[in-house]
Amino acid sequence: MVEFFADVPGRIPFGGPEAAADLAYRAYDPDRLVLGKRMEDHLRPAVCYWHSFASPGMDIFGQGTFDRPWIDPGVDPMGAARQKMDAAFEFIAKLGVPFFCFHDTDMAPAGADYAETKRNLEAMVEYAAEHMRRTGIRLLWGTANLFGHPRFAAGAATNPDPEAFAYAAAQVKNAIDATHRLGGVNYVLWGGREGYETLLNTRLRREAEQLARFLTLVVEYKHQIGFKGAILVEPKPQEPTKHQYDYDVAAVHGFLERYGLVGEVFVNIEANHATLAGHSFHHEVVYAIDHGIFGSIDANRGDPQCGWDTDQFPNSVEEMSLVLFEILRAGGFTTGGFNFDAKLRRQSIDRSDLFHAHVGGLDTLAQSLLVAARLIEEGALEQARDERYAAWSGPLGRGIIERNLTLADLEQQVVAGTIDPHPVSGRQERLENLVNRTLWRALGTGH
Ligand code: XLS
Ligand code: CA
Ligand code: CA
Repeated sequence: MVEFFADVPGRIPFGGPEAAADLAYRAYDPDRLVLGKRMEDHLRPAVCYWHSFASPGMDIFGQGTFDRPWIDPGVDPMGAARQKMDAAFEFIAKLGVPFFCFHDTDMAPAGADYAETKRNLEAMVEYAAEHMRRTGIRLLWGTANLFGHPRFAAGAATNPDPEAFAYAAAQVKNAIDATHRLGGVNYVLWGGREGYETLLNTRLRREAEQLARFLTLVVEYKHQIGFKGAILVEPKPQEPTKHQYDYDVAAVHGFLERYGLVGEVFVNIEANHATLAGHSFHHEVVYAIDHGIFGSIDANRGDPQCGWDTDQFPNSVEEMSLVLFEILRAGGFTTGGFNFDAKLRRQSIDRSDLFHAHVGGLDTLAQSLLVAARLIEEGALEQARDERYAAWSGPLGRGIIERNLTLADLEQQVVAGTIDPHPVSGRQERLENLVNRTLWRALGTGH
């Protein structure tokens, strides 16, 4: 087999914080036990197929810049797809990451008609199965690309034309079959075109009904074929459409409640989508956990000055530590993991840049895990939250929540003078200092 990443001779080693080599992990040590569990099992990292292997590095103003021989337009489409897959598995194995994720269209080229496209995907799925058996790499999730082709310009499930809905349904059925065949532990739906460009031509309520119908069909099919993975919806507020219905975790949660899908559908939260929605990544994760719909993470970051989805590799331990703290507090991932839905900058043209990007991202996750574990062990944040809400366990708090007290009862107590609330400090700055101290200690820059 051709070696595509010959500059990186073998698996990236763990070299510790003082490692001399550029391409060595400083914090990511898969077997290291953190709170009694292997680092790899906490993080469940995944490489994504689309940004890393299917993109030539174009942007809306310019063509591809990357050195990716497997995308050469001169190679026959199925031959190119096999080369791309060889490159992908070589890369993931050398990186030493346990999972990958894909869209149907990343893996297999479109054929002359639907039947040929389906055969292409089936053949590539069998080819992937061989690579997975050989390397031990597993599938975190599969998904269908329902946003690239012109037939989906006006949406897939929310298209005004039921034939577009039906085509999307066929494509998703196939992508779930592929995910199931490869032992995937989740299936993702990202509604990039499920939204509108203008309200002038849009019936909001009708499109919501269509979207709910689609999701229900997906859940029914999952059970019909015995797919045990989780179905995940990925929120994003806009881009490519002006407004996307799965705007943020709260919007998705409301939608799932309204259509009876809570317990069947969870969320895949992307850091950059959280910031586009005007939230912190931390907020989106806490919202999902607290409402029982947390599934998985697309790890990346945006750019503070750009208002679009720059999908850069995560590099902030400060931001990621709090996210990991919440995940650990909630008991960790079940089916989810950290998928690097991140792409190189257009000028990072060397094949080895892909390694630098992922190694940095993994070290950021690993370092954040160590900080989060310390925050858990120290217990101060948990204690501060417990203390802040402690009175809700008393007779008044329980009476209110357990519905024994009416508005009139409460007024009576206020009139009688037994209720006289006294504000207490939220201690925000003290807690911020506490987090910083833990961060600095874990990073070895303070005591
Ligand atoms: C695009 C999304 C997409 C999904 C998978 O912004 O992040 O890549 O993760 O379709
Ligand atoms: Ca994503
Ligand atoms: Ca994105």
